[in-house]
Order: sequence, then structure tokens, then C-alpha cells
Amino acid sequence: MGRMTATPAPTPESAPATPSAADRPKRVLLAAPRGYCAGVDRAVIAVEKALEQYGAPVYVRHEIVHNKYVVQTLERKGAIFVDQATEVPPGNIVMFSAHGVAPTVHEEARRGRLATIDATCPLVTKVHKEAVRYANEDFDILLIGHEGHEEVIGTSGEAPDHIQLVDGPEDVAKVEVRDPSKVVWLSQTTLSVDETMETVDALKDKFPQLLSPPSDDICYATQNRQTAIKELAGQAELVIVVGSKNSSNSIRMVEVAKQAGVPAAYLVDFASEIDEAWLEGVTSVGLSSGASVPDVLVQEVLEWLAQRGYADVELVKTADEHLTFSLPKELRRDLRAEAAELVKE
Ligand code: 0CG
Ligand code: SF4
Repeated sequence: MGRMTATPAPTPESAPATPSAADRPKRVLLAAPRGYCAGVDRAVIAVEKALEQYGAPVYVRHEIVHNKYVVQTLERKGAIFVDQATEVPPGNIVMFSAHGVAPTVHEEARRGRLATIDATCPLVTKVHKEAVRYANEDFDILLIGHEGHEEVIGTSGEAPDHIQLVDGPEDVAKVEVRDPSKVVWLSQTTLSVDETMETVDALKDKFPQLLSPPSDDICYATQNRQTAIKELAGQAELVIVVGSKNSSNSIRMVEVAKQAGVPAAYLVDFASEIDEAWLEGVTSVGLSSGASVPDVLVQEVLEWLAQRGYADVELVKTADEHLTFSLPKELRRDLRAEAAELVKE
């Protein structure tokens, strides 16, 4: 019988060390996709092209997209942002923001003798068209969205007599319809996917024959940014979302991070708004940005974090995005006319 050799019990010195959070390298988990969506890219370029083509000022009704930096940058280039088309002097051009406008706004512009460039995102226009179609079929339309948001005001304006707003599951109790067999739900494009499904489930409990929209109203960009945030949420102790306080899709990203279990998540417009105290005990910082945020602002946050030891950056990629939209038709038409003139010269 051979001698049995006992394996020595691991001593504290020989045991594999489990690094404490403080010893682990600090890192940033950078979400992809993040930042500009196709609708924002198109709208911002449209303002720039209009400025180039017609010269300053170019009037824009409402913030072209909900981002402070974008608005300030375009203001410096000669854009003038107004709350209503009625504020624009006759004979000028007014642009409509990516969030869309009600038909009454087009009428106001016509009455005010304004030329218009409509930068409404085509994915918002799609929801407008759905609203018109169901209203023509005399459906009661339950529009899930946030009260007072520009997009909801625009969509509701397509069929004010047929649309009622449902602002979350807690609103469902008060919903009343004329005929429960002719009800459809639509939604704002920038909502939380999970919260919207909760609202839909509550609506379905109340109206079992509730019809769903023919395709997703919550847009691809909103969905993709929320999926990426969820993916990095499990690995980060802090999430920073770059975005403005009035940006629905950006706010939703912070909420999604918190719901996914991140201890702390914040929305900042600029790196200078980050509080050093947020980093206490944090090894992994999740970073993303809303659909209206230029990437230069994310790069500034990355620099800020690198200066504080968070120099390793890992990309957490959950989707590829390739969608692009052509410029608003008014601008394409004029751009073509201008090009034709240039050829003649
Ligand atoms: O997310 P919302 O609808 O508030 O708009 P934002 O301008 O931030 O981004 C997308 C668009 C339009
Ligand atoms: Fe269009 Fe979606 Fe971007 Fe809004 S967030 S502009 S709906 S692509």
C-alpha cells in the first residue's frame, strides 16, 4: 500500500487571492449603441444645411432635439429657437423639430406666411399616420406617453377627438372608451419598453379586445439603448447617462439602469456635472448617452474619468445600427434646385 500524501491545507499566503473591489482595476463599461439616432442626426444636419443654404437666422420651433449642447451650438451658428410658429416674422423659414407637430402648427405657419422645413423623425410620422388611420376607422386610441411631452402633443393633435393619453399603468383605471371592441393603443417613441408593456397589460385586462399597433412605436434607437444599458447594469456600480433633463429617452435610460439593479445612476449634460463623491467605492462605471447626444460629450466624460483612474474602457455592444434617413424633402428639393442653378452657371 503506497503512502498516502496529504495535500496541505492552503495557507493564507498560498490561497489564490480574491481581489477586493478596491484592488480590482477601475474601468469604464461603454455602451454601444449610444448617442445619436438616425432621426436626430437628420434633424441636426437639416438645421445646419438650412443655415448654409439660406443664411442666418433660421427659425426653429421648439428645441430641434432635446439637448442643451446641440441647441447652444446651433444658436451660435444663427438658429433662433422659438416656442411657437406665431413668433416668427412673416416671410421667414421655420423648421419643425424631430419630435413632430400637430396639423394646427402647419396651419399657423401657413397663416403666418412662413416657409416650413419639417424635421419630424420619420418614425414619429409613422405614429402620426397610424393615429390618423385608426381615427378614420373611428377607433378610440389610447396613446401611452408622458403628459406635456412635445411628441405626445403633436401625435394627439392628429386626432384630438379620438385620442386619450395614458401616462403609465396608474392611469389605466380612469380610461373610458365608447366601444371596448374598437380600441387600439399607440405610444410615444421614447418610452421605457418594460413600463409600456406593463401599461399595455393593464389596458388589456380592462379591454380584452384591445388592438396593438401594426409595428413597434417605441423606436429602434430607444429600444437598443435600453438593451445596452441593461447589459452593462449587471457589471457596474455606477451608471452615468449623458443627456439633457428634458430628453425622454435619456431619462428612461437612467430609470432602466436603476430598475436593472445599479446602485446609482445619474443623468448629466456635461462632464463638469459629475460629482466626485459618486465614484466612492466604484470599480466599474457604466457610461452611455441618449439619442440626442453628440459623442463629443461622451468623450469628455471618458477623459474626466480617465483623469480619476478609470482609464480602461471596455465596449459593451448589444447591437449594430445602420439606419439613416434622407434630409427633409423641402431641403432636398431646394438643394437640388440650387445644384441645378450651379450647373447652369
Ligand atoms: O427623447 P425625447 O423624445 O425627449 O427627444 P430627444 O430630442 O432627446 O431625442 C430623440 C428625438 C427627437
Ligand atoms: Fe426618431 Fe427614435 Fe430618434 Fe426619436 S429617438 S428621433 S423616434 S429614431
